Parts: sequence; C-alpha cells; structure tokens
Amino acid sequence: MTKNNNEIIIMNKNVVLGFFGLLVALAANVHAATMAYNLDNVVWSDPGPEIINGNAAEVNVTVVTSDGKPFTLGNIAGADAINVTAKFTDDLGTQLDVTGDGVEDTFYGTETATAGTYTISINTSAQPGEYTLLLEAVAYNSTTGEVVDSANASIDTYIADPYWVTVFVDEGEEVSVANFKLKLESLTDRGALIVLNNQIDTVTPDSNGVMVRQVDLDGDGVATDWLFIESTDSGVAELKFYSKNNIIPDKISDEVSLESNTVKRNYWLKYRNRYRQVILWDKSPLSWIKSVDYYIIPSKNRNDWKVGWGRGQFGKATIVKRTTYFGIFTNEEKIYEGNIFGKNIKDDAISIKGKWAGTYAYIGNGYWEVLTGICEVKYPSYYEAKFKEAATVADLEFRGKIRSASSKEEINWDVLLSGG
Ligand SMILES: [Ca+2]
Ligand SMILES: [Ca+2]
Repeated sequence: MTKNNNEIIIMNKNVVLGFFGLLVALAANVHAATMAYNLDNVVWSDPGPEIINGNAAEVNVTVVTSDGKPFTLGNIAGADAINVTAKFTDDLGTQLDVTGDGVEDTFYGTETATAGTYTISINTSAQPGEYTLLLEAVAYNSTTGEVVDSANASIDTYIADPYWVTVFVDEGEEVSVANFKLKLESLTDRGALIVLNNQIDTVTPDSNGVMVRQVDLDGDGVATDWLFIESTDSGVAELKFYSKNNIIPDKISDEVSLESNTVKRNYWLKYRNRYRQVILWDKSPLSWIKSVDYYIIPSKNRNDWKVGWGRGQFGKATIVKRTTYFGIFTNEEKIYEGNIFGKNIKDDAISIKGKWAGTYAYIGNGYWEVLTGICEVKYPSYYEAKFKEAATVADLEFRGKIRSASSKEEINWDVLLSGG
C-alpha cells in the first residue's frame, strides 16, 4: 500500500510540475538524480520510438544518484526501497490502460547485474496513436514513505499494430481489406457515414477529434482490429486499418474497369522487393503526328518506402510525360516526383492516384516499410498500358529518340529507374 501511495504522490507532483516551470527548477535541486534510457524491440520513426502491440518493448534505464553514484540500494542513505517504473499518460498526464483490460498499467523494472541499470519490459495491446511514456526511478523509505532521491524522463511514443493498411478513397467508394468490405458514404467534421459488410453505420469523433472504431477484419467475430477515418488536404479520405494479423495480401491482382471510354486501373507499383513501371502508350488515331506517352516510375530505393508514426503513405514515384512528333522528336517533362499516396495527380485526360499502402513493422530492423503499394490510374481507352519490371532503361520502350531543342528538361532515366 505504501508503494501505491508513493506513486500517487509522485503522479500528482508531476502534474503540478507540468504546469509550474518554477517548481520544476526547484525540484531539480531537491531530486538531482539523472536518468538515461534506450529502447529495444521497437520501430524508430522520425518523432521517436513506436511500440508494436504484442511485441514486448524493452526499456533499458540507467540512473545516477544526486551525488553521482549508481542508483542502487546502499548508495542512497535513508532509502530502503527503489521502484523503477514505466507508465503511459495522455496529454493531461492521466495514467492510461494500454493492455485493454480497463485498468491503468504500471510496468516495473528489475535491476540488472550492473548496479543502477534497470530493464523494463512493456507489452501493450492498445489503440494505435500517440502516447507519453513516463519513466520514473524513485528511492524511498518504505516506513515513512519519504522519497529520498528520484529521476524521471518522459518520451513521446507511438503505439501501433504490426500490420497497417492505408487506403485513400473518395466519398461513395468501396474498399476491401482482408475479408472486410467498407464503403465510405460521406465524411464531414461531425462524423463518417459508412457501410460495413453491408450494414450502415456512423463513426463520430471522440473527445480528441479522432474517428476510430474497432472492427473485425478476419471475420472470426472478435473485433480486435482498428479503423481510423481521416480527411486529407487533397480532399480524399484516408482509411487506416491496424491489425495484429497479416492483412496485407500475399498475392495481388490488378483491377480494371471501363466506363464510357475511360479505363480505371488499380495496379501494384511495389510488391515486396518488386517494383513495376507503367507506360501509358498513346494509340490515338493521330498519334503518328503527335503522341503523348506517360511513364510512372516507382523508386527502387527502399528508403523511399519507409514510413511511420501514423503516416502510412510514403511511396516515391516519378511521372514523366513524353510528347513525340512524327515518332521522331520528343519533349520530356517530369510532371510529378515525390510521395504519391493520398495525391491525385492530373494531366490532361489522365489521373494517377496513390491508393493503397500495406505496411509492415520490421521490429528487429527497427523500421516500417510499405510492402504493397497500389496506384489507381484513369486514362482514355485509346491508351495502351504497358507494365514493366525493368532492370535497365533498355527494358523500357521509348519512341522518338531525338530530344527536341525545346524539351523542358533532361531526364536521367538510369537514375530514375534505380531510384538514386
Ligand atoms: Ca491494463
Ligand atoms: Ca477478428
């Protein structure tokens, strides 16, 4: 009980300290122990570590007492107990449940063979999102409850599931993930109207403005997966699905449909270690006079497909437009280069949209990677789509090898193909 009381006192103090900078300075003089930490078995994203549900993160903490010794019993006069703990809090400092049982969690550290260093194992099953991870080391007198020396650190972290699919949709569009069908009827600030497996439903924002819902992607009757619905700058909606199960299909096939002379094609650009280019080859009746071809070239640099921290959408592609006259003289122009997910790139009669990203957390290597990147292309039916898995430029097809003097830029196709 004494232990628990101490923790409550410390928590309260931290809340107060958060608000009053003056007290922080004062407290630093009283409790001058210092703490260093590192995390293992997590994924690193730009803002910080990401803990992956179901995969115990290991926090290694090294604490030095206010007088510069290892933070261990025997080095701290008046203390007969030490607690090194990890907790998760929200923005207001409120301690949270991260295991899904409704009870706030405290993870206790154990001292290693090296005095003053502690290991804390953290196993979560929590809603994906941003959290504050609060590490505390407290040396106290178990009889009086007096805190003799202490240190703490707070770390911005993200919690996620290992599999993560992002789909960009327009209102009225239906998507499939695993065995699950979802249609987004409408999306406003006040909520989303959706059809889940043929049942109409609404998702309204929670107190943080987040539209989230637990769903059952594999159809076993237990809703352990997460669906987030967000609006984006480009007007399309972003649907994010997180799961502990593999929801990234092992095999993918392209989908093609034809609507009044416009072809709509969903095709994969990246599938694990394979990268696919597409050429939209102009076969219009007057193409022998002037043809306009498009090349969509995904970067083969894996670093261009690494993502994290709730943004599963980075995939780099370059789109080149080649205009050729009489099959001889060619203008080349890059019309887009960069992240394609969530973007709707238009040029004359074609549109290209980064549509679907299946992302996996390589925990041992510490990064997320888009394993499956799918693109939606719409183009007039007089184009022929040619798909290539080109190793070199010779594997691509070009017409008009003579670059005209008015060509907008010189494109280094070797670099483009390698993603360098
Ligand atoms: Ca719990
Ligand atoms: Ca399920």
